[in-house]
Order: sequence, then C-alpha cells, then structure tokens
Amino acid sequence: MTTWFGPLPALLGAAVLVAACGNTNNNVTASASGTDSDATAGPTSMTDGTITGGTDSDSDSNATEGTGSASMTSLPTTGEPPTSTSNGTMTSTSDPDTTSTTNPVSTTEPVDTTTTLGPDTTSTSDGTTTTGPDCIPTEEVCNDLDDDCNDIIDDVDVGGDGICDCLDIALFGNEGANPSAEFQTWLEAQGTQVDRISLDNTPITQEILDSYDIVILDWLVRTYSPEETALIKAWVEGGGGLMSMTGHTNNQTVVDRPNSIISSMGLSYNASQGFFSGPVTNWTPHPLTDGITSVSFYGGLYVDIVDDGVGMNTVVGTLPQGPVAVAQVRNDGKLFIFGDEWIEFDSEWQQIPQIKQFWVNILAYLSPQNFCTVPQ
Ligand SMILES: [Ca+2]
Ligand SMILES: [Ca+2]
Ligand SMILES: [Ca+2]
Ligand SMILES: [Ca+2]
Repeated sequence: MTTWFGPLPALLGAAVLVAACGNTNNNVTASASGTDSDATAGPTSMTDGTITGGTDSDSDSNATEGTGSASMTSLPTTGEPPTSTSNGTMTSTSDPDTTSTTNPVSTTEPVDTTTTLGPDTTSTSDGTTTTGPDCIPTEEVCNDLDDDCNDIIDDVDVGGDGICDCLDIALFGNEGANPSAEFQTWLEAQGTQVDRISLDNTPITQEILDSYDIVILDWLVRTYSPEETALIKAWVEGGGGLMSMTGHTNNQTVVDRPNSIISSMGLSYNASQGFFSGPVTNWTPHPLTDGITSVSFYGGLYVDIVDDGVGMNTVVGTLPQGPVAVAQVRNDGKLFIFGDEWIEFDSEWQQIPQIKQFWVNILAYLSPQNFCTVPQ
C-alpha cells in the first residue's frame, strides 16, 4: 500500500482543486452558497481535542455528548442474512441423480428439510441449503439466486474491480460542489446500478427503498419526516445498507438534514467542534479499513454515538475532534456514517488508490449478508 500522500500532498491537492473552482477555502471556512442564518458553530476555540457536550443549536435531542467511544462495541459477524431471496435454488430433488437404488423416481420423500414449492422457503438463512450436493453450478448472473453454488447470491464482478455488479444503489440528494463530480458515473462504471433520487419533496416510500441494496446520503436538499425516517430505519433493520456523508458546506443544514434520518438510529453529526479537516489517519482494524491508512477529509464533522439498544457501533476512524467514521450493525442491516464528502470527488478516487479501496470496502460492508460480495 502506498503512504506517499501524507497531509502535505493532500493539502496541495486540495489547494489545486480550490484554485480550480475559484473559491478561497472551499468548504472549510467559506460560506459556500448557503446563507442560512442558522449557521452555527464556526470552529471553536477548543484545541485540546476533548469532545464537549452538544450545547449547540442542533435540535437533535440525541446529540448529547461527544464521548463517542463510550458505547462502542466490537463488531459482531453473525448478523442474520436476509431471507426470502432465493426461491428455486434447491429444487434439485427432481434431478435424476444419486438415489438410483431401486426406484428411479423416488416416491419416498428424501430427508430434505426444504419444501420444493413451499411459499418462498428461507433457504439462505442457514447458509447451507443453497449449495447442497445437488446444486448444479451455472454462470452467476444478477437474478437473486446463487447460480454458481458458492453460498453467495449474485457475486458478479465482470470488471474485477472489487465492486459487485449486482448492487442497486440510491444516492439521496445532490452531488458535492466540486466542479468534477462524476461519482455516480464512476459507480456505474464499476458495474453497479445507480439512481440519484430524492432531489425534491417526493416522499420516500417503501417501494422506493425496496428497489435498492444500498442508500448513500449525499448532499441532502431537505430534512426527512418522521414517517420517512421510520421507513428507512425499518429498511436498514431488514437488511439494507445505509451510508451517510456530510460537510458539503459549512452551515447547519449539513447537520440537521442527515440527522433527520440517522439520529433515529443513535448516530448524529455534531458541529460543536466546528468544521475541521484531516486527513484521517487513525483507523481501527475492521472490514471497512482493510488497506486504509489515510483518507481525505476537508471541512467535516464528528459523529455522536448513542447506544439505542439495537445498533452495535464501532468507531473505525477518528480525528482529534472525535469519531469521524462509525460503523453500525443494526439487526440484519448496516450503517456507515462518515463525517465528510471529499471521498466522493473525482480527484480523490482517481488519484489516490486508497480512496477507491475505501469505496470497495464500504460497498462490500454495506451489501446484504450473503449477497453480492466479491472476493477482495
Ligand atoms: Ca454465487
Ligand atoms: Ca445470481
Ligand atoms: Ca464491478
Ligand atoms: Ca467537506
């Protein structure tokens, strides 16, 4: 792995980009396009690295204290995989196979626990029935079935880029402000199906959420209602993967809008330390951090963590101001909350190999269990 891009080259890169867009300091101190009167906390005077309580104007009552590591727990790896996906992969009892004892077409029921035409048997939940000895491998395609009998549904990566081609990804909100923001195009080039939605007040519905494996919160254009938040939370708990970015500009909107969704799951952005920059070099060993030593971070926020009794949180990346990369296992689903948006910019994933690897890790982590993960 490379370590050449320490803070200095990264900052130089930032300077180049900032110069390119004619902005003096991009999103660290510039007011960007927003003129919100509720823009709060500029960088505070605290320099001792301690995280203070959230006495900001953030209306999120969950954002209490910044003691992010207090509730962190180790990441379990035993989340239940989603069910109801494969139907028909184990209908192999009709194959003219092994049971050639006396009667070719067996009238006696083999000791097969799965009914062949049952109402959508939960065949993948125990991890063994999809690839029984009767599974006949065929080419894996995106069809919600484990065609090649390796216990992973739709593990297709034609380009060998490390990102599963069968992922359906929704980007909520707008792209970042940098002039070259081809993040969606890049994701599609890795084989995924990507839609940028939620650019207006059209309500989020169950049908919308069910169309996607992963939702990425980009530069949100509004806050979300409690009803929408409840749907998103239930979607995560049922196996969805939710990622959030922030810090697209430096006012309270990039706190309140994402928090309207994620704070219901115990995680929230906190601006009490102002908007600060990295790079992030302090990483915890975790599937999200394989091969990662330094990640761009310009004008971002730290993440408050509240143990809500359901989500199991792991701080995977920190800056002196607090946790800036937090993973959560939430029933069958997962969250990854990151404190900045620069990782989505072309300059980063094009020129810094670790940023691409970071996305490979993120998308693999957020993919539903036993679905659409490819060997690294
Ligand atoms: Ca497979
Ligand atoms: Ca398949
Ligand atoms: Ca791919
Ligand atoms: Ca930022």
